[in-house]
Amino acid sequence: MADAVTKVYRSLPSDSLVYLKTLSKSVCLLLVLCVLLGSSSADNVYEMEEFLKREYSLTKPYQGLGSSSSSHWDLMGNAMVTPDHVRLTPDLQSRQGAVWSRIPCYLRDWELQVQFKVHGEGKKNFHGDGVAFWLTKERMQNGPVFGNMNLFTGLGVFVDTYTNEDKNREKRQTGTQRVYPYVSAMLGNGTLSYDHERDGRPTEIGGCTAMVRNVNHDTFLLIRYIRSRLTIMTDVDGHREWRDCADISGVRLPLGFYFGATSITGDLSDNHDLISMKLYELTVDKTKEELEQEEEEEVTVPRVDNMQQFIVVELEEGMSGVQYAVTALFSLMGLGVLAAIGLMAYGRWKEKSRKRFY
Ligand SMILES: [Ca+2]
Repeated sequence: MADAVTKVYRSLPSDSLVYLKTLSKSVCLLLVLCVLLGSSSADNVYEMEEFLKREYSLTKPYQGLGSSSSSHWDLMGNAMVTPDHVRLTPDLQSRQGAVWSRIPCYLRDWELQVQFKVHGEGKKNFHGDGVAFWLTKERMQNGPVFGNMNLFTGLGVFVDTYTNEDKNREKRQTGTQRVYPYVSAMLGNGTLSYDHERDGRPTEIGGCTAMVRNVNHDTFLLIRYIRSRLTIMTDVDGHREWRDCADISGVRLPLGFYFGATSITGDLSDNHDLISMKLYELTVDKTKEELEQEEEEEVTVPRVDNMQQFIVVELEEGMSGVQYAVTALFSLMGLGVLAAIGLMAYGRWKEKSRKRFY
């Protein structure tokens, strides 16, 4: 190759030769620059080390996890630490496990990158229940919502691996069927209940299908909260590429909540492994007005602006058996009363007519 280039050089006039050399140098420089830029932009996606907040992050070898006073994280339930992961639940029935940050988070704009793995012996549709990631007021509570309490206050992002929703009802109401595993988000205010039987659909603010189970490559989830906008992305195909999952603006989260990860198994089970949770602080250029507004409008209860758009209104055909029975009973009673009044009125009218004509 070098010989061929020299030959070409030799057959050219001397100023063309200088030009060619300069050109080849420029191309080399450009290539080096491209490589450098390429790698640094890839790093920006996954490795923003300078913004990593270690106190809110959990990474191998999980030194900040445990009972010592210097720990940043608490372990609870059946969760177990190994050199490679924190196993929230093993592939066994009726287990619950969790990790919770000890330090309340006072960052306004942040990004949480989670690496996790869901795997087990169960065949299709015979595994569960999934894993959840949290930023909540409460911490270290057992419960039915993927191993955390119901009526929680804050953000929950669920990786639900088992369909509980009645398939017939779903088809009737939406005409399609959702593919599981499914990632969804909920914003709890302390009174909103997660409906396990419906996979949380009545309170869901966004979500997407994510085939995370029993795959050979790494699986990631990204939760970004910036300027009150919540974005969820997944990387579960092994392409090292984020894919949009949910994007909700006007999400108001109070400060001082705790990050956590929980999981639960019931009749069906899976290994739910947490490999890492990396929390990055995002620096956002905000105007003076924006900063003042943030200070003034301190959020105390989580809410979504215009929450009404996320509340699922049940259609008539979506009524439960009990609702049907009660509605039918009251309708019959109402009809009976109406009929009785009607008969009485008719009787009186007839009596009056009789009096009038005879
Ligand atoms: Ca479910």
